[in-house]
Amino acid sequence: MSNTTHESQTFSAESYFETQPQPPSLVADTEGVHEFIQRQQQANRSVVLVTSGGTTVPLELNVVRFLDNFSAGTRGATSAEYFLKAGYAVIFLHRQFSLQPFSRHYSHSTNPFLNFLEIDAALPSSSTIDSAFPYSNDPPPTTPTPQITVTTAERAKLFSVLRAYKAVHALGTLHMVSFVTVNEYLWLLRAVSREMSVLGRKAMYYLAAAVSDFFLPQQRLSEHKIQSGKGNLSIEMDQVPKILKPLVSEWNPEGFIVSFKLETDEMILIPKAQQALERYGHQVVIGNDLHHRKHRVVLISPVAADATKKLDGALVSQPKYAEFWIEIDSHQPSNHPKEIEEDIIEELLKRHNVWIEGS
Ligand code: 9Z3
Repeated sequence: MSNTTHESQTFSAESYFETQPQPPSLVADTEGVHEFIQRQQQANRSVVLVTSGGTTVPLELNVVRFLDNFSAGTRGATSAEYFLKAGYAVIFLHRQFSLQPFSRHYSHSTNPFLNFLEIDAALPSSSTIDSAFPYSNDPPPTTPTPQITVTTAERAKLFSVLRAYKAVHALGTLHMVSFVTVNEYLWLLRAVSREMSVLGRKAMYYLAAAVSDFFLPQQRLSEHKIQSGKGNLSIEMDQVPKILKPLVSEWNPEGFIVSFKLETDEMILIPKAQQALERYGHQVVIGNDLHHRKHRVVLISPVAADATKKLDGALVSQPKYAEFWIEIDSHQPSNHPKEIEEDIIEELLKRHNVWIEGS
């Protein structure tokens, strides 16, 4: 990369995969997904691919700087739990270190689990700060065996989270795959989508990851850390190919596909969501605006093409797209907050059932 302009290129999905490097772990990740899907197929389960978290765009080959997309992974991790609760098998394609189902309840930044643990009062406490540290030279006390308990206030919540977590692990219905860069995300999305095509209509895609619209092709990346001292830095990026297009038309035309549209200007949310449906022809776009995303979303879906109705004997054409708003109170009790994802998933499950029956 340099400060000079370049011939900007428009990448189709095809040319993208022909020119951009395949991640080294792709083959192993795909094998893991393949086996998972086979097991779920034998158990006659529907499978949902939940994508979650933001993608990065490295600015250097030996990456020191990168562009990131906003997303903590809350939407994806929370939604995955409600899909699991409904009996779906979940492939959780997420940004490394973003929130995950179950452990999200004890995020290190908002709710660290160590705060809910207590050491048995009968044990001698450390006499000095130094001896309290695990890497102290003193051997840890072996008798009596240290007893650690969960604070009474947290016990009920932890119990329900832990019980669900263990149940899902025993059933084997959650499969984790991670990405960091937008390139890894795109390769994985293609590979997982193709694997899921054997499920036909029982495959759902819930694309909540925040995916960069722009990227720097590998061929234009500076090998080493970009040096300062040459004045301003101008970076000209290429557009990430519109990946929903081949997903809908080639990788799994039978799948039930839900994408997300994120905007910061609420006025353009619905037109943008409709535009996406118009372009790609999938089933649902969930529109959310950044500041209200935890309390209000809108599901936009196409209305059947022949949806005309008779009004006073005259044929009146219906709108092409239907809006379905989901809203919850923005003031939720902190001990048991209602999560909007519960209602989103409930609505999607109904629609997915209709989709499956429609086959
Ligand atoms: C979303 O809109 C998600 O709901 C959020 C969730 C990223 C807002 P958090 O993880 O946030 O709970 O903190 N995801 C899709 C965003 C996106 O990149 N959409 C693209 C677009 O809007 C289309 S795929 O153009």
